[in-house]
Amino acid sequence: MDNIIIKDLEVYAFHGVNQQEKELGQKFLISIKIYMDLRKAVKDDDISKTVNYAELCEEVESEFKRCKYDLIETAGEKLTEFILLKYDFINGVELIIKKPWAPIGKPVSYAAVKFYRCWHEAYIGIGSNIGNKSDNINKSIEIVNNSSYCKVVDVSSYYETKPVGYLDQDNFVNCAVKIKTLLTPEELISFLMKVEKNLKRERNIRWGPRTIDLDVLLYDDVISSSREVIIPHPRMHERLFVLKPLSEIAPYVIHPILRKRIIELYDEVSKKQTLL
Ligand code: PH2
Ligand code: MG
Ligand code: MG
Repeated sequence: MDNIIIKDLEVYAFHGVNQQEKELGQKFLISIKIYMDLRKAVKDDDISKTVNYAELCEEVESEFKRCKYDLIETAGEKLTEFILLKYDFINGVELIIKKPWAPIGKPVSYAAVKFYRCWHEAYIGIGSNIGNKSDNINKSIEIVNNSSYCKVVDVSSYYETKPVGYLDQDNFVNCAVKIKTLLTPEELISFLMKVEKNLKRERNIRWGPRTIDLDVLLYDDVISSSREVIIPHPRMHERLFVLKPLSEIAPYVIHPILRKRIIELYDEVSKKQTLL
């Protein structure tokens, strides 16, 4: 991946734990490494297809001075997010904040923090079987897309499906969406649980009726098995109501444990199951 690099941009700001730092301020040195594909800008020799580094320095300076934080950790993380959200075509940002005048009482060149943050790709399986099912799904997608840390990239068709697991309930509507996100898997799962609550999801019967269910199916190539975060979704490869919509938007994506493409998993399961 290509980079645009700024080294040691000097900014006078007021971050610090000590009262003196908050009042008098001090010098910070900000280094930025942008990760992006520069080929499009090069092909057309066009400034609008890249990050104008003069504008970047201007924006970074004013954003860094806008608030006062105790920690350079906080100031740095906020700045990293600011850059990623401001330029939505970049893939990742590495950022170093140095504090050369840090009140340490020892001879050091500087104290510093370093961050790397990038967009991640995830697939969410969505289901609803209470109320206006398609409307519930539309609303959930809208809420996800309106959050700053998630952007909906693709949405499959909606399918009517018979209930699987607990049978004495209404048919579902299911779909799958592709998102890009700055959230970690843990953060994404807890954000989706908030969206479910927001749409009046109640948890009574396992696999029972719900206004909305938002499951993380895949997150990059992550394989995780903590109690709170199980990715890939442990039952996605057995369920036609997941694989049918998913194969529409991610046919060639590879399941990181089974090492098979989604379209292959779909072909296998569709021989044994029907949606309705
Ligand atoms: N979700 C379940 C259990 N059963 N059946 C269908 N057809 N669609 C679902 O989304 C679904 C289900 C648990 O999440
Ligand atoms: Mg589910
Ligand atoms: Mg769920």
